[in-house]
Amino acid sequence: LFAMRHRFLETDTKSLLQSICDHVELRLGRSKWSFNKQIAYSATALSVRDHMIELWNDTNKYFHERNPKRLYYLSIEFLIGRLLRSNMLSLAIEADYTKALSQIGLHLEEIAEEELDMALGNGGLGRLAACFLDSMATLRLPAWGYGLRYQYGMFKQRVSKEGDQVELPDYWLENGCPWEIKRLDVRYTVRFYGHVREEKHTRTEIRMKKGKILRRRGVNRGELLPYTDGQSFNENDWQLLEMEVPEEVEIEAAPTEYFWENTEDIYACAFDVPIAGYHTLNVINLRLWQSMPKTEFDFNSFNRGSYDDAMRAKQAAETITQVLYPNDSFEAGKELRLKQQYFFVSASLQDIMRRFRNTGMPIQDLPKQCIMQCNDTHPVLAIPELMRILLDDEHLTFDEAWEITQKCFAYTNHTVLPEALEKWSVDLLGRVVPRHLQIIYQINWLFMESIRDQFPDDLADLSIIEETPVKAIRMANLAIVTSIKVNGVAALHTQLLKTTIFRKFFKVFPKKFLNVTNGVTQRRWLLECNTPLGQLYSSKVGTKWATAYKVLRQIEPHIDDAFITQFWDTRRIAKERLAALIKKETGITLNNVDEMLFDVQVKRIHEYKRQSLNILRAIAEYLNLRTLTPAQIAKKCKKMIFFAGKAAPGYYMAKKTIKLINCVASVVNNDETIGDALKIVFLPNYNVSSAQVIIPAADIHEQISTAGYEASGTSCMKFCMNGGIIIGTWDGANIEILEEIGAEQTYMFGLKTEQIDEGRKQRFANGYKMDSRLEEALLAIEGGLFGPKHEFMPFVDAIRHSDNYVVANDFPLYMAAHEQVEKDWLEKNAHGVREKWGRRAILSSIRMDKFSSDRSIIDYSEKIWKIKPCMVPAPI
Ligand code: 26Y
Repeated sequence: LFAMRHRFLETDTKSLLQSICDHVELRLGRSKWSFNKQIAYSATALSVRDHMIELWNDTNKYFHERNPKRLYYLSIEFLIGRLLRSNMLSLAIEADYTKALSQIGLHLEEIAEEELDMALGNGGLGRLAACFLDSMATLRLPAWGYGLRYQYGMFKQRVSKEGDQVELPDYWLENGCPWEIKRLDVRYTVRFYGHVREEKHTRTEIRMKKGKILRRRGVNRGELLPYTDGQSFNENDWQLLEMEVPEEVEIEAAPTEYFWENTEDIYACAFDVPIAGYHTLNVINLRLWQSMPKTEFDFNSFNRGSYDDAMRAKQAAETITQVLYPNDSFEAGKELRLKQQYFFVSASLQDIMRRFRNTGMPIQDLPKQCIMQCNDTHPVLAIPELMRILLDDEHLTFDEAWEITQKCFAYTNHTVLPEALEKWSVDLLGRVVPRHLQIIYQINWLFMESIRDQFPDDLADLSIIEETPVKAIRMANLAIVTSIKVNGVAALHTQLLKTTIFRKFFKVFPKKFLNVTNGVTQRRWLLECNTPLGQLYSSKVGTKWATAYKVLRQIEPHIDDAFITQFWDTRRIAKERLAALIKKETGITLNNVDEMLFDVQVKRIHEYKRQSLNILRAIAEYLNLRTLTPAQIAKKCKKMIFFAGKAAPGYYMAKKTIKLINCVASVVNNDETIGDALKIVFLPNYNVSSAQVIIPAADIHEQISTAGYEASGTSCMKFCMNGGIIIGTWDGANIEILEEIGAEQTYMFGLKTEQIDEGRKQRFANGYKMDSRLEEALLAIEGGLFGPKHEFMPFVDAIRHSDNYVVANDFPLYMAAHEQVEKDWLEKNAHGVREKWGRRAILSSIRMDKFSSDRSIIDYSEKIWKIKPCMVPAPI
């Protein structure tokens, strides 16, 4: 680091100021005497980027020279968030810039607020990819990220006066993105539609073949007479002999060639985002593809004067990467989405193959030089695409191509929800990428043949092709058949893959399946987002924990009264920061945040995640408060129940849930009879940057999905790292968190995965009695307490009549857990300090080393990718 700063960075205040002002004037075309905060942000970011570019080039050059095996992380989503502060922290230049900016009267924190989130993802899966890049760079792995440059990222969420979600486009490129580098030199053609022409290359040959012939006894060679069934002959004269006979055969002179023709072509253009490792010279690359028209426009139409026609092709091409699909966990089978996926893998593979060919290695060595990790099935068309390249461009035989392809891919599954498993109808896929459909059929044929004898009863389930209701390609099956490894993202989830949805595949390929529990980067999710707590930790055990989380375990002996008091001081800062954000965005005032329990649930809105359970509990608590006297209320635990999250625009029930939360909030927050005892907040537009404010402020975080449904969850890890205490079900990573931090640090409740089916049965059996508090909460909604009854009937009916996610069963257990939470929150020591709670919060935080994405990435590297660090050396 020392060498790095002195070789590359002019970090004295004067040079930094000069650099910022140069960017204001020369790059952004403004006067250095009058520029606004937004320009200040852009100029600062460009100045920081200057520090990264040389390192980034050196890293690429070094990887090129050393030619190690490389990892390509293919993900159709990267939920990066902001980069200014994280890049400064990585390069160890935050203090220098803070100082430089302050000399011209600017505060880094304010400037940083100008950055629009790079929200090229929906939620967990996309954010995981972003954490992984951070760890790959920090661990100095020879890794690349590939993704799409959507012009519109995850939609902006507003809440209407009536409490409904309103979606607005997220044009994040409004002010340009200072981090990306447009690569005019990296551009590929991507083809769609058209048809496949086969060219058979055959010639006829006379071949000798074993056959039966009838020969007249005593006749030597030559006189061969055909034998006709039933022909009468004297057995003594004739004999049936087996011998070689000549036959005319058509043989392949060369493999059949396939030509994909009459395609519609567009360009993929590269935009590179350098990803700096933390305190290292390694800066890796995230390459995002954007679609562009191949011919600017149709000149014939233009000359005829039909400008609309002339522009149509251009617009169609640009549409492909225009917008991120805002569905998480619901597959709609849309043509444009399929085109996005193929566009993405075609461009990425052309780039990867070009890099490979540059090494001069023989094609058979491809698996020695590269491994591609598929983040869910979204990039799985890369499999038939690689086959197509090996067959049609490299002219390998099918067996040779298949041999190579099977060693180049690994697949991560992120969900067991059947509605999220991708399937493409044969009809659609055959139209958009006809050659790939052929290849998939051939792969499936080979696979079916290979298992026909051993697993005759399972063929229909194992097949890559689904026959009914419409013929469709099952992308997960294709991924599993091809991949070297298949992983789930938490221990329970991997277990469920093996025993439920992929049970039959596990029988066929027992060694393919493994677990790699998710992780999050402590650099963004502690060091960056919770500076006061990070500093408190560093004051005890130094700063090594930023790259070696385990070091935080050394804090345990330091947890005394003084330390706990300091912990609460950091928490007050975080809670006040969140209170200010809430005030700004919703107008709700929170008083005395020290005393108020911040109870937080933030994530995508989904029935299985059960925001429903939480809001019903909130209603029950409110109804209870209304029965108390002011004196009784004064003694209660003060709390804020906080929600944030987006609903997929087409997800009716999720949107109803948001509306219910908002309507309950407006009744509760305006009820003066309960004073400050309960506040309910829905903060609009949850994203990475608001998460960085919310997470450090949570006293309790809700991880309450129906057991068996949340593959892992990653926000649970971020909250615990920041000293939030988990209230959770026996699901996903919650279970492993408990194992690491100790049960005393958690509030776990509810049915376990294996009890869910039985619970559902009991729930609708005769004589089942719903918890009376739940019944009252439902009655309150039906009675119109929170607005017109009809608005919420679908929500209430789902709980009353189907309750697919067993809300009723878990409700009393959940209430009991919260009663314990309240009791514990009210407990203080003789000095008025929440000592026990503080200790548990700190223990939660310092025992989270397993959930650093550094650990996840080391696991992937060792168990799947078989790659090693490639550390860019310090310049001499
Ligand atoms: C098919 C398409 C509509 C689709 C798009 C996005 C399907 C799924 C998704 C996103 C899934 C996702 O984010 N899954 C989450 O992945 C996290 C990282 O592994 C897990 O922690 C989390 O439990 C899981 O829901």
